[in-house]
Amino acid sequence: MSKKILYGIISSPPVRSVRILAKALNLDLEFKTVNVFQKDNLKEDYLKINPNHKIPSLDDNGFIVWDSHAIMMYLVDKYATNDSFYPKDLQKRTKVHQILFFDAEIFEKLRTIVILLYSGVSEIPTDKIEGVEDSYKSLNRLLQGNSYFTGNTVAICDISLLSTLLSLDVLVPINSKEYPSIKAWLTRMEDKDYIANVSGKKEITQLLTDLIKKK
Ligand SMILES: N[C@@H](CCC(=O)N[C@@H](CS)C(=O)NCC(=O)O)C(=O)O
Repeated sequence: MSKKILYGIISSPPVRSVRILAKALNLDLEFKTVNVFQKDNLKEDYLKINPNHKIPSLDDNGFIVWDSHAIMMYLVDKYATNDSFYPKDLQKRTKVHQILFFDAEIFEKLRTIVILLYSGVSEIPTDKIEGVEDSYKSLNRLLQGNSYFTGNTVAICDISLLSTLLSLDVLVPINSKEYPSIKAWLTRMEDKDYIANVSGKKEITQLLTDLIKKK
C-alpha cells in the first residue's frame, strides 16, 4: 500500500473534506501540519509541493495533487471499491462536477468573509451576507426532491459542501424555516458514521464563534 500524506490544518474546510472522504474510503492518510496562520504555506519547501500555496495538498507516494476537489476525484478513482462517491457514468459525473464548482464558488464567499474578520472588520458587510444567502437559496432549490445534491446517494460534492456549510453556518446562520431542505440534508450528512467524528464541526464552530465574539 502506498504512503499518502495530506498537508493542511483541520480548521480548513477543504482539508476537512479530504479527511472525511479518506475516512469513508477507509484510507490511511498521514497528516502533516501546514499552518496558513503561521504562513507555513509560503515556505519554499511547501511551494515545491504546491506552487499555488494553498492547502490541502496530497502526496501519494510521490504523486502530488492539490485542490480538495481534484484530490477527492483522484482518491475515489484510484482507491474506492465502487464509484458511488464519484460515478463513472458521464452524465452523473458531470452533475457531480457542477456541484463541486458551485462549492468552490461558495467556499470563496466564506474565505472572503473570514479574511475580512481576521483583518479587523467588525461586522460582516451586508453585501457579503446577501451573497451567501443567495447561495443558500440556490442550494435549497437544488435539494428539493433529492436527498443529496446529485440524487439519492452521497457524492464527493456533498462532502465538499458539508465542510463549507458547517463553517458558513456559524457566520451566516442557515435559517431552518427559509432553508428546510438544506437543514434536512445537513442532518442526513452528519448522521453518517464516517462524518460524525471527522467533520471538525466542534473545532470550527469554536474557532469562528471566538472570531466573531472578539468583535
Ligand atoms: N479550491 C481550493 C481552496 C483552498 C484554499 O483556499 N485553502 C485556504 C485555507 S482554507 C488556503 O490555503 N489559504 C492560504 C492562501 O490562500 O495562501 C481547494 O478546494 O483546495
